[in-house]
Amino acid sequence: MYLCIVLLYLTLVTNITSADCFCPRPWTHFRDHCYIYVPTRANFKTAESNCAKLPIGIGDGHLVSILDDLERRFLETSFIPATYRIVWIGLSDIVQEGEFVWTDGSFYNFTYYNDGEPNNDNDSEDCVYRDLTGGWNDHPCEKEKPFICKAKLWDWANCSIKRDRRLNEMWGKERGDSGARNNPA
Ligand SMILES: [Ca+2]
Ligand SMILES: [Ca+2]
Repeated sequence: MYLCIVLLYLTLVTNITSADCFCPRPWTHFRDHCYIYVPTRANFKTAESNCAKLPIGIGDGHLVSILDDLERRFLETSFIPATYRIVWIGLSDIVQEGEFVWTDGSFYNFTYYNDGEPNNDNDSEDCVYRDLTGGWNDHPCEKEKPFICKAKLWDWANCSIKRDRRLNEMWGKERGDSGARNNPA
């Protein structure tokens, strides 16, 4: 019986993935991260620091990194509000001109720049935003724009309620309890 319970537990835990989890409202879930659009305009540095303050119950937030075309299309099709199409993303070459890095430390490989960008116009453009066309453009960091934050979804922090409920149901069945409850709803 004990072995059976252990195997049951391991199976249950193994089967719980980020797909079982959720982002706290009003964050939006995509793969293993949560996203939020912030309409309040801010310069790049303030936007980045605000992203770090926003998350509740999830990992540290940063300005959004866009690491492949699937993530880019997620933002385009289901996330970026139609009326606010200009947003800071978490890409800059502040530290070293021409060496772009994501503020969340992600590997910089995928890009979606407009033609001719990044051009470091007037030698004063170190921060990247998504423009009206959907393409990326470097721009002066002190400009104020809406922005999108992205934060790592920590499974156990957000799955614990569902996990505990499912475990209780399983333990109830093991004990011979039918687990049936009248639904008050
Ligand atoms: Ca630059
Ligand atoms: Ca530019």
